[in-house]
Amino acid sequence: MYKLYTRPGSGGFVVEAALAMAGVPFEQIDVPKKETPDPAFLAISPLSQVPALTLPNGHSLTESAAICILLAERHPEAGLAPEAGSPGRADFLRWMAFMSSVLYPAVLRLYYAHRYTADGEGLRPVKQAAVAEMDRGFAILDQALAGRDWLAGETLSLADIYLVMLVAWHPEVERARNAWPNIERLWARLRGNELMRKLNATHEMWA
Ligand SMILES: N[C@@H](CCC(=O)N[C@@H](CS)C(=O)NCC(=O)O)C(=O)O
Repeated sequence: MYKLYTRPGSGGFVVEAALAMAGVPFEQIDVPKKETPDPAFLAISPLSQVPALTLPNGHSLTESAAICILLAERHPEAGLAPEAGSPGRADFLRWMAFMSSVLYPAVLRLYYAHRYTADGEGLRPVKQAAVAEMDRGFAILDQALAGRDWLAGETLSLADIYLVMLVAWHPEVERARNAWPNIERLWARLRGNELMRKLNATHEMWA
């Protein structure tokens, strides 16, 4: 059985969605934030970050985008991503990589600003720059969604859920909703989705 290491309000959101959509049983392990991480968890996730996933064969991996791509590959019948070779595949890979390498790190610079400066007085500029970088990334994704229902391919994929998870972490939600109407259109659609509503009840990503 899969084991998902997660925590409410974390990047575990999209992986939980993937597992639920695939309809596979999984054990969910909530990993509380701790000053001194548990050595057993560090062996699975060396940065002590969630999500982490242990596969049924005992192999573990971290990195939300890699986990999502792997789950889509392992459960093709669930339609978690455009299939390899299909027209939406390139966009799916592109945007998953973009979101995990540009936007997620910007979110971390905002919420873990102390890690990104050795100057105790310097937290404010780090946070300001993080929000500016988030804004730049969301503007690019909003543009990518113009005239489209979904970020990649012609149906909902994990890229859409990943995007909604990230935008829900924006510190100025009202500004985000107004600034990026195409993202807001997607988000509104997912806010009405039964599985998203169920996950949001525990993750409390949006009001
Ligand atoms: N690159 C990782 C980032 C994961 C990450 O930063 N997770 C956060 C929760 S959303 C976390 O566990 N933070 C705790 C920490 O960094 O100490 C991924 O994409 O999965």
